[in-house]
Amino acid sequence: MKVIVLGGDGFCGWPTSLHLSDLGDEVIIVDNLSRRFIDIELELESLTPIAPIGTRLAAWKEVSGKTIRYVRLDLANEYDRLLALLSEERPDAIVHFAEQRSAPYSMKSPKAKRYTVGNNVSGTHNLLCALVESGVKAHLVHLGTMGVYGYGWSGSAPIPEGYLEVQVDTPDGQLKREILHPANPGSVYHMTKTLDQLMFAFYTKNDRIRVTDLHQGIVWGTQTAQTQMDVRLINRFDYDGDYGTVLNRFLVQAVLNYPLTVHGTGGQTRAFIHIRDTVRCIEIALKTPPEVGDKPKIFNQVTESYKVRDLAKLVAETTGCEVKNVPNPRLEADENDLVVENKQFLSLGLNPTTLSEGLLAEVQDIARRYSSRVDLSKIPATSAWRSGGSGA
Ligand code: NAD
Ligand code: USQ
Repeated sequence: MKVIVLGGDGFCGWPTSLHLSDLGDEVIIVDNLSRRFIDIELELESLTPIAPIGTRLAAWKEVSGKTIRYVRLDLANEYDRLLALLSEERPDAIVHFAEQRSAPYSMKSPKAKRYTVGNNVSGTHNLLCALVESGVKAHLVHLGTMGVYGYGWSGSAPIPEGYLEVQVDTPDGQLKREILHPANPGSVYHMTKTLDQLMFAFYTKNDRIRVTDLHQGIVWGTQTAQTQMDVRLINRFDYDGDYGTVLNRFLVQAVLNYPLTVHGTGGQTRAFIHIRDTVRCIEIALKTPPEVGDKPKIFNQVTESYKVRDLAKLVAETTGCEVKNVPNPRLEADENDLVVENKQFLSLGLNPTTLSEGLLAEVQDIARRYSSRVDLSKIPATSAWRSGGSGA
């Protein structure tokens, strides 16, 4: 299969590109390297020393004998080049990771809010529009987020995989319908993912594009079978207050004896998935496309749910570090339940890596090996949801 991986230089996109190439797919990475430029803007570096894209690709060729091509292209601002690329390459599938993915970054300033909306919404719309204009029938697999559902309103009822059965009382009796699950974004970033969903619903209906939308939870871990084959293939690991996600942050903080930064009470329940399972889920999604004319196929791409304070406790018990409750810079419920339906991937053969088995190895291996690269001043999360400070 010929697959274009949009955002293939990023944390999820890079290991996915290697995984697909390893399986024998012809992979073309498209990325404008904006994530690397945001590192420069924020004066950050990945915990792991990530190699330039050219070095990464040369190393993969050396190690595996396989070629991954790379095109530097801005999905949101270079429509004509995107159209030419699709028309020329005519891929069988496209995996779309190419969005600004940090919620705190998206709330940092009016400039960051506008950049996130412009980049994510225009990028996704350009892609859909170019698929229609080029006549390319590729299956589009998009990385969405669990955050489109919001947290807490369904109590202990499981969050279904994308669609909700509703009954409405009418003068003639009851009307039953299946609707897209109501959207309830908690940040400008999450809002862009809810807008992506509407665009997919429209373009599948109007233009019969085949779309799979993966509502992914928080990804943790770093390495996959392929990224650990050579140090030049190492994956990105963000630990800072904007891009670092909670579990990877806790793992680095533990190694440094930096008290684990639990926001508020830590009663926020979130869904998680290991990066090794992310790449496997993409493989499964690519192998099971929807039919032409189907509505978007939605999977909840998660394997476990945890409360933030329980994660902190688990890491503290494993490593002996302290936990500190800090004021929450976000506007979010202090306590919520979260039960997520994820039967589709399990029934298609996903065999999840659980936190209890992967955790210790991850702390010892990556976080300890690269701890000298940490800039402690970048650990506090300072991006506030409302001007003037804590949103909690
Ligand atoms: P990332 O920032 O590491 O990677 C995104 C890549 O896309 C970067 O390499 C960036 O340079 C590129 N990109 C962004 N805008 C682009 C544009 N306009 N044109 C071309 N390239 C562009 O993020 P990630 O963690 O790998 O996330 C990938 C996707 O998965 C995102 O859409 C994100 O919303 C989703 N997701 C991530 C997580 C997570 O925990 N990391 C969880 C759920 C969903
Ligand atoms: N949190 C802490 N302490 C920290 C960092 C975070 O308590 O040091 C809390 C946050 O307040 C939040 C929770 O942990 O309640 C999760 O935060 P996060 O930064 O790990 O994850 P989030 O902002 O939700 O975003 C990440 C990815 C995003 C993806 C999303 C999946 O950056 O791209 O869409 O996870 S989900 O959360 O399921 O929507």
